[in-house]
Amino acid sequence: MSKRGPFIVIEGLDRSGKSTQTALLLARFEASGIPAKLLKFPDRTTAIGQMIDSYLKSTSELDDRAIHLLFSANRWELVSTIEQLLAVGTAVICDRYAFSGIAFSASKGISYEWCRAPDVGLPAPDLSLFLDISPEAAKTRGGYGEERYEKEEMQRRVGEVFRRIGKEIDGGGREDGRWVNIDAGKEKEVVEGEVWALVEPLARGVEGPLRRLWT
Ligand code: Z5A
Ligand code: MG
Repeated sequence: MSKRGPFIVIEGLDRSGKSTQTALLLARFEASGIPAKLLKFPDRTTAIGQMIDSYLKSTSELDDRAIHLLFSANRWELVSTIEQLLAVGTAVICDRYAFSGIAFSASKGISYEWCRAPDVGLPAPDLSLFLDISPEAAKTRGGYGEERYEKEEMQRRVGEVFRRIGKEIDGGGREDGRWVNIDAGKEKEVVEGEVWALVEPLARGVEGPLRRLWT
């Protein structure tokens, strides 16, 4: 049976280097001659993504649950793209995914279970890498920006929810793939090396069907 492409997610706190590391990872795949595609959530290019963009920039207001469902819908609208890429052997790298959705909305006080429900059944990553950084260290990387959630107290709560998600995935068997914490306070090149060491064993393909999150 031919292998499918690996599904790799990079999650992390603000300024932890997700966009930097997903771009470096894509370059590694390309340099190795392995087809790969980088996706980013939220995908602000779709109609739903544009609603999310104006919410994040605070040019529109939305109920907390409504925006949560839009973030989830923004992932569901990309599911067939993800499945098709993986099926033809292309690696899919995601800059944020469902775990960000739960972490940010649960940090506003919505229950964890409610936040998780709309993402149940999404394609499960084979590997989720969590870039961990203290809010103090993150601040030295240019400080928090202008968008809605870029406040220190919010980031601390978000970190706690991410850690809960990681523990559940680690203890939850193979369905939800593997979750690995990475110290993102190190230099870019060091983090990149650690990321590649974890991804490389999967890079040339994965046996077995794509799993579904939390099923
Ligand atoms: N959100 C949500 O609520 N629900 C959802 O379902 C989803 C998301 C998917 C927008 O996300 C917001 O949406 C986000 C979560 C929420 N809200 N917040 N906060 P976004 O992904 O568009 O946000 P972003 O601004 O692109 O990402 P980021 O977290 O702020 O940054 P990053 O991608 O992790 O870091 P970076 O851009 O790669 O690096 C930041 C800077 O640090 C940059 O100057 C780098 O050159 C530098 N850097 C990177 N790595 C290093 C190292 N190792 N050392 C030193 N300096 C470094
Ligand atoms: Mg980013």
